[in-house]
Amino acid sequence: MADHIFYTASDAEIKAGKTTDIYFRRTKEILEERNVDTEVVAEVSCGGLPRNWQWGVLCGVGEAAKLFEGYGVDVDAMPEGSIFKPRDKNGVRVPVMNIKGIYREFCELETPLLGLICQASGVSTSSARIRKILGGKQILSFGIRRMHPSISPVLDRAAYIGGFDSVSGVLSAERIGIKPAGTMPHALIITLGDQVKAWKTFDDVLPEEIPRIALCDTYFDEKTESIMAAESMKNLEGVRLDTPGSRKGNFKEIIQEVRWELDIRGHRDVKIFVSGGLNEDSARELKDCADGFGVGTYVSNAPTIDFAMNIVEIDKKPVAKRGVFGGEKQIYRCPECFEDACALVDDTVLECDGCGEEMTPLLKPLIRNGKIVSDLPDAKEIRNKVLKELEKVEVI
Ligand code: PCP
Repeated sequence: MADHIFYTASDAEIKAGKTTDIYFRRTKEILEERNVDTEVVAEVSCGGLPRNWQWGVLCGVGEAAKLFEGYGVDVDAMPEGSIFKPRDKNGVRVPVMNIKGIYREFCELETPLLGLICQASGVSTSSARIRKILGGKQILSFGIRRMHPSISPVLDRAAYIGGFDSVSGVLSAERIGIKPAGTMPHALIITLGDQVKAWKTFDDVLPEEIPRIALCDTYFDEKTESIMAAESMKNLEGVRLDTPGSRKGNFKEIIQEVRWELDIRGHRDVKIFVSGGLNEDSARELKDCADGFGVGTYVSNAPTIDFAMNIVEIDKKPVAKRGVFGGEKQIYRCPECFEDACALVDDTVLECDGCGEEMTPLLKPLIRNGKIVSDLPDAKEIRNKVLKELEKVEVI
């Protein structure tokens, strides 16, 4: 622990497999002691999704590539940002990744690999669902304060990839290559003594490109503070309502009242930004009355996706434990009706039963003999892929 301040694992420790589960380390020792160098295909798939989700957004593939880089394995994977379904039309578990090589050489990486994709994919799926519900509304990621700071860039990146417009995390935004976004905390108003002084000081001190969004719920009713802000700030762009739970009552009606009071005073251009405990239900309820949304815990603390890595082939022969489908598989998708069909890699699914369209194989080469062979797109490109594929799915 000497060179660590926090309890987190370093890149080197993760890459070396030190975050593995002990039973994989013992398995490696046994296979080495008995010189078992079995060639396997290990498939990463999940039997189902949390919260009755019908589809997921695969996130963490770039880090997985970095994890396997230098190990004597071949890896095929769905590109990062791919929308996947846990099972194909015949109920077969859909592989999002296949790892091929001598099992004892990579068995310890199962734990970190799953950690890299299970959490990030949960966050990106949750944010993609919120994006789908809110359409083109502005959505910001406010959730990193709920999680260990060491993973704040991971969480914000996953929320951005899922379709959020920006993130509140300074380091996260730097890594993504975007500007961080946020308004002002209650602490600024409390520290400066009163709302108007704080709003005006914010306006005087900060560069013009930072949106002038006044927090309007600190001491008085949201309506009162919103009118005060609109009348005291010439270039007010919006008001943020972060009403505490104890005062929330019917948040939608509070927002509608604020909207009315601003409009009848000629402030139709002043937007309403909401935050505080937002989730899918409140997003559905508020989407027509608010312009911007700050979503935190619901996404950063999203359920993980229960990916598992299972050996499905040994020395080119199909094997599988119960609940898993044997043989190395490819997954084909109909670009038109988004139907999926699995097939063994030596077989091919040419046409979609439903619409006759040519089916597209989704698993692509990622690693060949330890070398990363595919371009690893940046977060913006991956986000664009997600937004495009989101057009093909619904949020039930
Ligand atoms: C914070 C922020 C959001 C909260 C946290 C994060 O509120 O303004 O409301 O979103 P979540 O509720 O979805 O997790 P506070 O800490 O109450 O207030 P402040 O903005 O003053 O920090």
